[in-house]
Amino acid sequence: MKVTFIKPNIGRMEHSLYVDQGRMEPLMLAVLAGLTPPDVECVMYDDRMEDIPYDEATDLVAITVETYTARRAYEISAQYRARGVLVILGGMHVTLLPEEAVAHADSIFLGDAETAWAQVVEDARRHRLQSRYNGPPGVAQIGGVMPRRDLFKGKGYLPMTLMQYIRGCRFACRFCAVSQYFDHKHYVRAIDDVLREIEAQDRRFIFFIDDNIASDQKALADLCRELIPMKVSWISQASLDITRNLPLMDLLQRSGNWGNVMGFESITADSLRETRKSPNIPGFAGYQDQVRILREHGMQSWAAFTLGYDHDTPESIAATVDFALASKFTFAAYNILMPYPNTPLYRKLQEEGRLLYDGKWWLHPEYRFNSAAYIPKRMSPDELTAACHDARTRFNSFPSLLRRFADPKTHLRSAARMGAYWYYTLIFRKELYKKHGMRFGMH
Ligand code: B12
Ligand code: SF4
Repeated sequence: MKVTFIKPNIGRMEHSLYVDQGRMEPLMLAVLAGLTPPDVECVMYDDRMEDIPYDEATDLVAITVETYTARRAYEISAQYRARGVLVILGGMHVTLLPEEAVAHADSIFLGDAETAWAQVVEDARRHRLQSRYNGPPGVAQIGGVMPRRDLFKGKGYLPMTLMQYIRGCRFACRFCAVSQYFDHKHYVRAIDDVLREIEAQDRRFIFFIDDNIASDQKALADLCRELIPMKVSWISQASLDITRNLPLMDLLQRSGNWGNVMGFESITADSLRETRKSPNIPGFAGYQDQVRILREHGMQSWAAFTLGYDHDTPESIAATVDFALASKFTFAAYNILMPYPNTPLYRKLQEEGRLLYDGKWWLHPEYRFNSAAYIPKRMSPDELTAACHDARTRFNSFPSLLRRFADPKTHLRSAARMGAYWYYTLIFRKELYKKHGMRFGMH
C-alpha cells in the first residue's frame, strides 16, 4: 500500500506556477505520515516547488486544503481521480466548508487527523474508503506521534524546524478561521513529547507554529523553563496580552525566544472592538507600552495588521504604517481583512450583502491574491486594495529596511540576529511582490 501526500500551491503568476522561495515545511503532512502504519509507503509532493507526477502508481492521495489553496487542491484532485486514484481531502478549509469539498474528492476528513487517520488508511487498504470521516478538532492532540521529517529532505525549505505545542486559541476574533475551527478553545500537548521532538531533529532554530502560543500562559511558562537549558532559538505566534505578564516576558527571553508573529490588527480602538480582538483591548492606548516591553525583551516582532474594518479609511491605513515604522518592527504584514468561510465576519458581510465574487472569492476565476473580497464601508474595494499595497510598499522600501535594522535592542543584538533580519526580510519582501495579484489555481 502506498499513500501520496500533497501540499497544494496557491496558484499561478502570469505564465507559470508560482514558486514560493520562502516556503516552510508542511508540518501537517509529516504528522499524517507519522500517523500512518509503518508498513505503508509514504511519499510527499509539494506543489509549491515541484511537479506532481500524476502517473506514478499510488493507492491513496491525501491533500491538505486551506481556503487559499482550495481551487488548486480541487484541480489536483481532479487529475488523480481522472486516473482512477482515490483522493481524500482534509484541513482547515474542508472542516469549515465540507459541503463544498465533498464534491471534489472520494472522501473528506473533518478535524484533526490524529483521531481517525489510521482508520482511513485501513479502510483504503480494504477498498472500503468512507465518503466522510469526523476527527473532532483538537481532541487527540499530537499525542506521541513523531512527524516524518525525512519527507522534507531535498525540498529546499527555509532552515527552521516547524513544531507545535498549543493548538487552537481561547479568543474569538471575528475574522479568525482558527477560532471557528477550534470553537474558541486550545489544546496543550504533553511537554515531554515536544522535548523529545526537539532532540530528535538537528536544527537549533524552531518555529512553534501554534495559533497562539500564549493562549495558555501557564503552559507557555512551563515550556520556557524546559527550553532554557536546551539552548535553542525559537519564534512563534503570540497574542499581545503577554506583554502584561512581565515574569513571562523574562522567561520567554531567557528561553531563546527571538520574537513572535503578533496580531496588532489595528491601531483604532473602535476596530479592535468591532473585531473582538480581546487580547489587545484592555487599557488600549495606542500600543506604546506593548512595543516598549517587547523591545526591552529583545523581541524581533512580526506585526500582523488586518485592514478594511468599518472604521478604516485610506488615511487610517497610512497611519498604521507610520506606527509600524516608528516601532521598528522586523516585519509587518498588511493583510486585507478576508471573509474566511463560516467565520462571524463572513456571516456578517453576507447578511449585509457586502460580499463580492459570489461570496466564494477562493474559487472565483477573477479574484486576485491581496485584493478586497467585500465592499468596505468608507472606501471602495479598489481603494482598500491599493491602500494595503501602498502600506506594504512603504514599509518594505530599502530606506525603511535600513532604518528598522538600526535598532540595538533587537536586530543588532547579535550577529545571528542581524543575519536573520536580512535573510528573512529580503525573502519575504520578494515573495510579497511576486504573490501580489496572483490568480488562484492553474486553470
Ligand atoms: C504555520 C502557518 C503558516 C506559515 C506557513 C506554514 C507552511 N508550512 O507553509 C506561514 C506563516 C508562512 C503562513 C502563511 C500564510 N497563512 Co498560515 N497558518 C499557519 C498555521 C498557524 C499553522 C498551520 C500548521 O502547520 N498547523 C499544524 C498542523 C499539524 O495542523 P493542521 O494544519 O491544522 O493540520 C491538522 C488538521 O487540520 C488535519 N489535516 C490537515 N490537512 C489534512 C489533510 C488530510 C488528508 C487529513 C486527513 C487531515 C488533515 O490534520 C492535521 C493534524 O491534526 C495555520 C493555523 C492552523 N491552525 O491551521 C495558519 C493558517 C493556515 N494560515 C492562514 C493564512 C490566511 C495564511 C496566509 C494566506 C496569510 C497571508 N495573507 O499571506 C499565508 C499564505 C498561506 C499559503 N498557503 O501559502 C489561515 C488560513 C485560513 C483558511 N481558512 O484557510 C490560517 C488557518 C490562520 C488563521 N488564523 O486563519 N501560515
Ligand atoms: S488571538 Fe489570533 S488565533 Fe486567537 S482568535 Fe484572535 S486571531 Fe485567532
